[in-house]
Amino acid sequence: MQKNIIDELTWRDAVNQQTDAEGLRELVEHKSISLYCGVDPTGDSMHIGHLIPFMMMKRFQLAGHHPYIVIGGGTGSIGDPSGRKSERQLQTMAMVEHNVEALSGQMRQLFGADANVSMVNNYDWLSKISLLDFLRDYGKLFNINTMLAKDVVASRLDVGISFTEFTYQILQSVDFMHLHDAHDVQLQIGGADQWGNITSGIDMIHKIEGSETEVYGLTIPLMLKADGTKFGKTAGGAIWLDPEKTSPYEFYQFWLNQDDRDVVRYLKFFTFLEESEIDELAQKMATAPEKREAQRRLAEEVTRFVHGQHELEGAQRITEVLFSGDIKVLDVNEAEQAFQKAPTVEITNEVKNIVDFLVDAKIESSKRQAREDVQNGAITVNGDRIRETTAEINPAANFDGKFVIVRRGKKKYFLARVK
Ligand code: 629
Repeated sequence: MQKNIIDELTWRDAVNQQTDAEGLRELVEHKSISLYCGVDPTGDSMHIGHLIPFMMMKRFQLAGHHPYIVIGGGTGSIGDPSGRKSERQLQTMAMVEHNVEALSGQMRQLFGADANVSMVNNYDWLSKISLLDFLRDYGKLFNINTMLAKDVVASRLDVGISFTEFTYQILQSVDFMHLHDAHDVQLQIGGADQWGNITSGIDMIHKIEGSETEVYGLTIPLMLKADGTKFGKTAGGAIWLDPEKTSPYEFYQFWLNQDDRDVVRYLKFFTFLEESEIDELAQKMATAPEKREAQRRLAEEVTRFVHGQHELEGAQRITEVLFSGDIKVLDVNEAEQAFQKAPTVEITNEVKNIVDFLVDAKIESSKRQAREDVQNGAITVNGDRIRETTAEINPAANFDGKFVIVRRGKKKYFLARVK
């Protein structure tokens, strides 16, 4: 075993609260432990906020420990009130199942088929507990006064909270105990919002199995941005791991565009680069920020981790091409990503004269304007500059006949999609 994993998380500034810092440090020093982190299937994709604790799980794995990933098919059918201002709408069980499948697939991609990591669904044990057993075995150990005092519940008392969501912390506690009993799991990690749920579990285990039982909790700080806005959210919404929701190019660009003031913290959280390498990048950031080398490396590392080398190279090619204007080297999938945000116009698959083509597609407002722009060399079609007003445009010629990419002037791109 290498460096103590807690020291590793500490230099990465990845530790918020711990139930017993000394105890945990000692526990992981000489022995390989099992630990867990859960995710509820409230949607069909994770976003980069989820990446934080699961990358930490991966760090434990790399340090020789055994991560258990809990997919919350049971808890997800109830809904965690943590960090929410109002009651959740219940999902149908079919929806929960669908999301369990989607998230399990994403986890498999992040963690691989390594024998050193396990994935379990808490529906498997939570659904087997009868109502009477639940109340007798667990409910009795939870003091309503203590439950009411937890942040999560206290902050909801004004607007109200249902009995269903109120009991969520008991379910997560049962999970911890189940994993402790079945797989000797001794540590639960999560974002700062999970502190209440994690400590409930530890208290419950201590009540049932004795206060010497060695179980620990560790939370990771909420990721903040220097400009005070919310991390991971852009004007277009969340940054998803699903490439259908956030294309690998968009994902890459998100990291590339991070503020100088944030990039070093993000390198520590979102990459597996070592301290010396990150120090070097921090140095470069300080002396030559205009080169954005730290951002480039960050974008490279995270995109490779989430989407793989092939998609990373596609994203890099698109980035380069949008800068040079040479879009011919893009394949149909890359072009689609590159121009996803460009204004889309509709065209037919007919071969047309360039002037008619531009006017029919509403890229130009009149034939006179279209002719002028063509003659001035302001129009390129699929990367070729068109100078003759007699030129013919054949939509079937490129990109599998799906679309034509038109550029007007230096930067204005249009995606002309064949109906
Ligand atoms: C059963 C369910 C467990 C343990 C945990 C859980 C899920 C937990 C939760 N987590 C968030 C989620 O699912 O709601 N009750 O979206 C989310 N998590 C990752 C981080 C988090 C947290 O998946 O812990 O803090 C986000 O960074 O909000 O036995």
